[in-house]
This record gives sequence, C-alpha cells and structure tokens, in this order.
Amino acid sequence: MPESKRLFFAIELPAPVQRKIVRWRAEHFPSEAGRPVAAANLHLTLAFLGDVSVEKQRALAAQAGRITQPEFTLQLDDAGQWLRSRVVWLGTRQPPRGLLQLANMLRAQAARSGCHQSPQPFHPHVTLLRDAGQAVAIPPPGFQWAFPVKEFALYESVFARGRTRYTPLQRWTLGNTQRNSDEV
Ligand code: 3AM
Repeated sequence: MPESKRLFFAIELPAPVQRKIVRWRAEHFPSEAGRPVAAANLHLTLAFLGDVSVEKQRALAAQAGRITQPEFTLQLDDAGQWLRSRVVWLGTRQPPRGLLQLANMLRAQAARSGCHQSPQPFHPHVTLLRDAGQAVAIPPPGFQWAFPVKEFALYESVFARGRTRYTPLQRWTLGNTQRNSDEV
C-alpha cells in the first residue's frame, strides 16, 4: 500500500496562549467533562485533508504556497460546546475576514484535489475537550486573548501509543504581498 499521512492545515497558537488556555480550562471544567487536548496540540484547524499520498501532499503544498493573504489578528473571546461532535471549544465572536478567506481557499484547493470536505460551513474554533458528550456549563470567557497570525502550517496527525500528536510539517508566511506588487 502506498504511504499516506493524515494531514490538515491549521493555525498554531503561541505557547503562552496555549498555557493560558490550559490554565483557564483547568479552573473551569471538571475532569469528567471531557478529554483535554494536550497543550502542544491546541490549534485552529483551517482545512482537514484526511489520508493523503505523498504526491497529493506535494500538490497541496504547492497550491498553499500560491496563497497571498494578509496577516490578521485572532482574538479568542468566545467559548461553547457542540454536543453532536462532543467537543468544548474556544472561538472568536468576530472572525477576521483574513481568517475566513484563508480557510475558504485551503478548503477549495483541498476539494479540487479530491480531499472530501465537510459541507458544514467553516466555524473557526480551538478544541479544548473531546468526548464531551454531556452538556457542561460553559463559563463566559473572562478574557480576550489576541495574537497576530503571521503564518499557517500543514500538520500531520499521528496516533501512537494511545496518544495523538500533531506535528507541523511545513509553514507558509502570510502578508506576502511582494508577489502581488511584482505583478503590478
Ligand atoms: O480543530 P479540531 O480539533 O476540531 O476534529 C479533527 C481536528 O479538528 C478534524 O481535524 C482536526 C485535526 O485532527 N477532523 C478529524 N477527522 C475529520 C473528518 N473526517 C476532521 N474534520 C473533518 N472531517
């Protein structure tokens, strides 16, 4: 069988934000609320690709490299639970246009490359707890954690020894308007 990897595009969270999230989660959710996502795995998914061959990975990476999108600021100021997917999440009340455009482009490129895309609209979120099948009280986020997003990454998801680990394989810088201005 040809080698394939389970891949997705995502935004990495700065380590200090990951630490703040973990502290906030520990203060507000009992351990039975769900399975906490490890601090280093906290991310915001842009497009899920599924199991991808080496050739398709190369093609998707080449297409991602052609995206020219401005940087934006992401403000985590919302929280909620989706009972159907059994997750508790953090999100943003007003997703920046740059975030939505970036996700839409990556999702469209993935669909054109034959990666099945969910028909659900993109709901930017950072998953905090999985297997959260019982409704839990979601405290109003008493924070507005904002950070600049200057790049996005292609991640591999590996499940080994009972643990899932997300590893960034490749990164692309946002705000690369050089190419645009070259074309003018
Ligand atoms: O950002 P989150 O953690 O919600 O749920 C999985 C995770 O998203 C999602 O891809 C991210 C990295 O694993 N995911 C897993 N399987 C999926 C699927 N079949 C999926 N998203 C859509 N369809």
